[in-house]
Amino acid sequence: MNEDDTIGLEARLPDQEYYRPPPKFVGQANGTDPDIYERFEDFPDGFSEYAELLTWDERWDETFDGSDPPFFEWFVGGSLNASVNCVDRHLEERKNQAALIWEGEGGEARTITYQDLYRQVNEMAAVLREVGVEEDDVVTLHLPMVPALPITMLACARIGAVHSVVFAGFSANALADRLVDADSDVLVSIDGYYRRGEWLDHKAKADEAIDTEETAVETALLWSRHDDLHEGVELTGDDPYVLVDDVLAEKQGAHVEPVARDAEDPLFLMYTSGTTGKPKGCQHRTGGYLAYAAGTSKYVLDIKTTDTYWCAADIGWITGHSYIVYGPLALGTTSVMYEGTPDYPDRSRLWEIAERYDVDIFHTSPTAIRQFMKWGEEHLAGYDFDFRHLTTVGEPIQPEAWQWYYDHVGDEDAVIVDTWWQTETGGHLITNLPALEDMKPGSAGRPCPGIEPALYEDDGTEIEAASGRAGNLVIERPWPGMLQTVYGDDDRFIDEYWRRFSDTDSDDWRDWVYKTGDGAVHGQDGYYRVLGRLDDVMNVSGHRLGTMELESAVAEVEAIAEAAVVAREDRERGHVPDVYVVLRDGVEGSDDVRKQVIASVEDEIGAFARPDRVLFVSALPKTRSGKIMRRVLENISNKEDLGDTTTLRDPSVPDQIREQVQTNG
Ligand code: 6R9
Repeated sequence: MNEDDTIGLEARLPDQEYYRPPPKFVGQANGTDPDIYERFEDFPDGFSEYAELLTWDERWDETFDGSDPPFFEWFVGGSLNASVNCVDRHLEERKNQAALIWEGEGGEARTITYQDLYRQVNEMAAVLREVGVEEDDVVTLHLPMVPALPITMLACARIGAVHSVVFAGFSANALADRLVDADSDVLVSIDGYYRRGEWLDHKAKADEAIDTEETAVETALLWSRHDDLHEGVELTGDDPYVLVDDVLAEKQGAHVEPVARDAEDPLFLMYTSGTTGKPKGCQHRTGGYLAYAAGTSKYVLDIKTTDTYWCAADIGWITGHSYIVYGPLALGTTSVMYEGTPDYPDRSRLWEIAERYDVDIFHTSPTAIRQFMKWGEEHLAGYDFDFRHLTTVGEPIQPEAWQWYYDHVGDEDAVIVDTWWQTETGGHLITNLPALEDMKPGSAGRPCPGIEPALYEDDGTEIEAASGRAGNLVIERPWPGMLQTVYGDDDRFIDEYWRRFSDTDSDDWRDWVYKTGDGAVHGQDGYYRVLGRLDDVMNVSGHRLGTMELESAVAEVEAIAEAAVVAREDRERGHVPDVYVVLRDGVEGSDDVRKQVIASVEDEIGAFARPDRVLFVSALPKTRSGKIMRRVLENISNKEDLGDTTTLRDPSVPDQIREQVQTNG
């Protein structure tokens, strides 16, 4: 028995904090050379290793330009096209290999080879051109998990249009806000899709968004879920709709010359929740983003061309952008995409798919894992899947959930890779390279190559490294995957991410420090454990939601005078929103008002943001200057000590609330 095996056995003993990667994983991994960390310490040139993974029209002259912080530039002078990198360049070697394997909710399946993808991306690019989309236009995509989504994204990239994908679960209002903010006059939607066997009329949301006064949609391209007739879709002629299938029929076999994009030209916008009511459009560049997505897909996700890789996230969030579409396809692998939910038609659905396609690498969230745990391991029994690599993303993972994932999904024989990153960061920032570091349940691990995190006190002093003390997680050095700016709002970009911990008067990039908004601990072993958000952003089942967004949705309800939303810890969903409501004089708290609050959140944001509890109280805890102290409410929701309440205007309010919550919660 060699040494690795012994440690492998020990790893299964209880109380063992670290788990070694299985030797058979290490033996085949992409990243086995520990020098990678040192190579990337050569800042900024280390990062050119990721850029070398791509095919460039024009090679870059300078890896990094930090002369105008925080507006950093990467691979300056280079040009490339993302669709060429994800599609065209693979044709020679693997045109008949599946690029995407799509599994519909009802069991229909479609294999799209690289050759098919090439054809469909070109034809869709021709459609976009036909309806007048030009380079740099922002095209808004409101599409569920169907092949039309990645095809349209890559078609936009081909002609140099900037896509802005809005998660299909977002409501018409949320879609309208994003259309307006991005000045986007082209919308791509679909007639409908399936959720738990039910047909959802998705076009209805597009109709409503288009009818919203502030939007200015000139063209709405409508895909068909069935690749045939748009049954039931009636177009009036004076609406902005164009049926994609009609135009596609004229574009069969089209070739659209890919547009060479400057490395710094934007590739896409991805809206995310921040600390104000208005979501921000994180703008990602073409060269740096794609290089970073490809590099981390190679070394963190260990993707090879021969793999079948499955990330069970939704392309409507950043995880799907970087790790279903851009990273995996840039590396020329086979990426599985699934339309439905894990429990339809039954709770074995995912494992049945994993067996059928012989998936090697599987990627999901702690929320999903907690759900699988609750359903029980019997749903996995009898399915013959064999993963070598399992990823989690989106929230801190509890050690019990980690262990369950390791034991039951990984069969104690796969690596578990806990990846910490954000919409803004474009790709993983803190996570172990799986063949090089031991796993530690609950800790994301070490920084990725070239990434320099640190922990700061609230006053901005740096906490000593590896001290085990919690602090504000910041990143002290730029990286290629980072957002360029907040679309159309450079000031907000500075305010949200930089002002707090940077010397904003300095023109030396070293004085600029990126604020993540998360709290973390840096252990003696050098591993980071991310604790969660420190700002007014909450993480509900892995979906990021702003407190202010939720509160403004609640405030739409007539009966409500004032509301505050806080996150309550939930075993299954991570956190859930609790809504504290003060009613207008003369209004009684009732189930009807509760329903109105929930309906308003669904209407303004989407059903996935639905609050868990609506609690009627007579007053909210406020400071003397009138600011709502959400922390006090959060402590009440989580049944914790109230903490310091000396700044409250009326110190009796928390006790009143406690009592009211007990009687009406
Ligand atoms: C990729 C993504 C970002 C926020 C982030 C943090 C939380 C993500 C995590 C994690 C602990 C992990 N988060 N991954 N917390 N451990 N492995 O999720 O992007 O939707 O923008 O959310 O999610 O709080 O700040 P996004």
